[in-house]
Amino acid sequence: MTSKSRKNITVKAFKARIQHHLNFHAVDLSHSIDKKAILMAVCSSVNEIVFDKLQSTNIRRHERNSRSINYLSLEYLMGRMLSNNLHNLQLFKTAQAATKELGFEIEDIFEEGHDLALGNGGLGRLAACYLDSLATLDYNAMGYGIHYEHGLFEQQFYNNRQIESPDEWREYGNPWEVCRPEAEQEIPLYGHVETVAETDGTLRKVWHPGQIIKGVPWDVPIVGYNCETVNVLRLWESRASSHFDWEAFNAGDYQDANSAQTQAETISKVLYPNDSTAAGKELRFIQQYFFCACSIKDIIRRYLKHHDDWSQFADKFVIQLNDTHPTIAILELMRLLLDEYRFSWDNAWQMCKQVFAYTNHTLLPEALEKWSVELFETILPRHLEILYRINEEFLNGQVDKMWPGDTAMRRKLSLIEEGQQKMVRMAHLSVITSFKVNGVAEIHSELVKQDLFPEFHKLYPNKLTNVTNGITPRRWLKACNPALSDLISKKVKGDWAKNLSLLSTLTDYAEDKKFQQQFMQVKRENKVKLSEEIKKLTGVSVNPDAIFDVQIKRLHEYKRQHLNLLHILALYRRLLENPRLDINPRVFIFGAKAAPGYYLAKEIIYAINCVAEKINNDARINDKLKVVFLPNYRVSLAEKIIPAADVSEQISTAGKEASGTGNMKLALNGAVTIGTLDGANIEIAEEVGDDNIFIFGKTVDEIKALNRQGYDPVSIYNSEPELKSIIDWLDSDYFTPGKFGELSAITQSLLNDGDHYKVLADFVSYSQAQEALDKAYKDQAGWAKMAIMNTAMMGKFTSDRSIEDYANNIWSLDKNLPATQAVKL
Ligand code: CR6
Repeated sequence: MTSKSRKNITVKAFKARIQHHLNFHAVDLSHSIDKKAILMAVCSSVNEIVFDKLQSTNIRRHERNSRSINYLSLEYLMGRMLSNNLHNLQLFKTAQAATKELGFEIEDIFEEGHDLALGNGGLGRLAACYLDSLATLDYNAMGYGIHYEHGLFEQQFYNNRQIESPDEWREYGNPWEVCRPEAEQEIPLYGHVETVAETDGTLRKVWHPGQIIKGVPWDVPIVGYNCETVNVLRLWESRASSHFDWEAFNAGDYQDANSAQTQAETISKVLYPNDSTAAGKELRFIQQYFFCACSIKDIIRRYLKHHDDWSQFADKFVIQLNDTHPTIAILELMRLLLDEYRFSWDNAWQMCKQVFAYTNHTLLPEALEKWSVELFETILPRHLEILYRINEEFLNGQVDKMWPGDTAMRRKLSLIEEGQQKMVRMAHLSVITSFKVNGVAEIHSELVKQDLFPEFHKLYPNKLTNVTNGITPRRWLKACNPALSDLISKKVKGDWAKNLSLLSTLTDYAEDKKFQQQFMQVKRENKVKLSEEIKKLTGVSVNPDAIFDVQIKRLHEYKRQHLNLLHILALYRRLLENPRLDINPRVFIFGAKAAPGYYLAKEIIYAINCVAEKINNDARINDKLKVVFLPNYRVSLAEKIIPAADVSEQISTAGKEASGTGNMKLALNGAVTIGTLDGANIEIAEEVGDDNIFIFGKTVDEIKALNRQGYDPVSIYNSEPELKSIIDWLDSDYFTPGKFGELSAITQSLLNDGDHYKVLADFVSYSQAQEALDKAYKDQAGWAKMAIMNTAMMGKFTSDRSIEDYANNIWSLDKNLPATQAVKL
């Protein structure tokens, strides 16, 4: 189908397609149609168009032979796909009308869809936004990842505590994927390396693996917005290479007959639920290698399909490492070039240095991955040899040249960390190999240069750079906030979802009374909708006229949900002391999953839930304060919360949040940020202006100074009476009647364990900023202006801009090249 005929697709024709697919799925049409059945039929109808476009994109790509970007990421937090695909195909209204004629509201159909939750938090969602932009901008891009059987766990609360259960996203199949057995790969593991002499006397290494695993690719089409492009996200599933041991089976050993298969399938079974902490488990290491090896082999396969020598490989392929998780890809490419394709060492190394680039997403030491040499020895013995040689050449070459005879420096920069257990530093390998290394916000990239890798910055002065993160305005405004989108479209000329800077025209209306009213009316309607959802999910009634104050992100001490909690307790106390206190009613809304093994994060969830229970049932405060913790925070829930937010809590300890992306989504939807000078908050403040954001707390330099001087949280506790009384309150049994000390893990961490994240140091400043915010909200016109300015000035944070930065400054991608002759094999 051509784009012309697609644009003309009528409601009638679309409805006929849905009916055809209902028939095809053998749905019993004599009874009322089930919502799940209609969802599948709508998805199949959309897929007809999507796969058609995918074919023509592939043909176009083949003709142009353009350079491709290959994004390697262990996480993709895609969320639901249907609504987004309909928007991107400009089919939303058609589908809405067609399903209506069949007796369904399209929003109800969306609700039947499962989130693709193959990621933990920001890093995984960033990868999803980047895929959307790459397709929208028509770049030749391929995403590679793992086809986890279970994505991020589902969260429920039981007695106020987090309970996890497995995510079953594919229990009944996933309409948005297609298996590609023709691109299957075989992946070796374990075994030993043999040195064999060639006839000419040269020595060659041969790896004799102990096990071979099969990698089966599943392709998820990525639909560009309002364009012809459909790219692919290729996700690898692990299987046993020889399916079933008939001999064992015939001998009556049923369990053994299946065991190889079970073991192999374990690799892609489950996503590790840690955000910004290294898992350090053998299975995680195998997951990383499995997906890197499948992807590198697939990249080579794609290249060799169209080329008969290697001369253009580095021109045609660039590989982006999303954090250090895919670093083993470097060693795998080296291994294949050396052992399979017989490159010389120098040529193989030159090639690797030209194709890889690496994004760093954190400075937190606990997230910087290290794998034991022992693990390498057992699982990837050949890779370890290669790694040793890279290290040797690096230390004896570049390091010795810059710092001659400096053994301390050699030890510091080595790929191997010495100690009781020798460890491989994956970030060092990524930095020395990659031609570019980027941080994800300006301040973060500066800290990468100054604090994390100062020596590497000295060695390679042009390597370290910045690409500030971004978000796709298609999902995060157009699709999730239709009322605001319609209002914007009335004022802004042109396709703002494709060119987000156009929103800046809204600044002309920031003080226009009528527009302010319309803008705030949309916000109110969104708040009414969210109130209904809150009631449904928690049973708590909230007032849509209250300030909706939102903190949604992974639960982590550095993100300081407990600072928010302390402030809530302060408000509660003030209200109890003075029931007539003149503050705006406020609803504090939390959404967060804690890693199942992160004790304190789970304790913070528990504490917030206990405090919420008490406050929400306390008639004395007259509904001026409500606290709700929405269970099972995920992309599809974020899409409901964000359009209804008045306040965006971005309160990490300065220097700890590399960028943040929720901050951008909330501001884009007209929420005003209260935040520290951390990550992308700084750039948001630059865009919206100091009058339209509430900044508080210590700066990165002040935090550093505090650490140098010696930080003493107890003295702050002793000198701030309100803070002291709140902390003591939390330590009593007020929120957990009859159970003293039930919440003391938090107070312990703040007072006895050194308050690592400087919660007490920032409390007073935070509380003052909150007061200023409360005051500002009383001036409704002033608040409306601030909210509008936030939406208007978010142009910079579209992921299209991030992708253009990568494309121009790192990947050197060619765009819309005239068709050249296809390169023959
Ligand atoms: N946890 C950063 O902490 C950043 C994203 C995407 C994070 C966060 O500030 O916005 O990456 N880091 O760049 C890691 O996952 C290691 C994150 O999501």
